[in-house]
Amino acid sequence: MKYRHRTRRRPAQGATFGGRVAFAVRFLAALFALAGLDAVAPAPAGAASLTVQINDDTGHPLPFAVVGLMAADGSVPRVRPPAGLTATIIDQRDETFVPYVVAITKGGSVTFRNSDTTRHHVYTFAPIHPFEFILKPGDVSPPQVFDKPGIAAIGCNIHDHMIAYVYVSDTPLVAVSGHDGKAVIADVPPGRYAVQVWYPQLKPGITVAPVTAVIAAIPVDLTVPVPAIPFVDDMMDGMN
Ligand SMILES: [Cu+2]
Repeated sequence: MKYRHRTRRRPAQGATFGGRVAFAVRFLAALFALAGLDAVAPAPAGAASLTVQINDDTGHPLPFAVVGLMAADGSVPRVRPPAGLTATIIDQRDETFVPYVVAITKGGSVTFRNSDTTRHHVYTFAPIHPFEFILKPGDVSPPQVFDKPGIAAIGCNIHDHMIAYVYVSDTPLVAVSGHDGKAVIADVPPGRYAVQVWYPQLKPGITVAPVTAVIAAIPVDLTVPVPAIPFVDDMMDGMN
């Protein structure tokens, strides 16, 4: 699959809004289909990993989607987050932020590194943690600690095409889908959860409220169809 974030097209606002509606409807339809699992799937004895397959509505796997599990009653699961969710790195390579989307838990940090031979800038206007600084070649930033949940779009003022997203999660049960569209959430205790899905292409202007619903048992593969939306070239318009 060709990565959509390389596509340089701007969708019409109306089309984007329509896509969001389709997302909600189709997501809920998929969950009604899952209801049967509730009755037949035995509760596993211990924690297991949950794989959520994220596809767009053309059936292609969607990378860079953030999948989070909240308890079905809306509370935050009391699980210790793995180390990768409390401290992570975003590199700058070939005038690209790598990775494009990271998920961390509230209170976690992101460190930025410049592996290019040119200068980069790093900034966000996100209310949850605004900052900006310059990174010379080889520089590593101090860890940026995100104490509030939310989404921060990260940019570089020197290279406008550079963009990344930091998803700061309330729940420690969170993962980002890979190139195969699979988000694997490790060590999920048995129980009922609300599945929240977010990805950058769903965001025409501001943060989109995640769609939530309940799944019944783990382990389970959940296919969540989402609409294929051409990626926005100038995504800094969408920054808070
Ligand atoms: Cu740059």
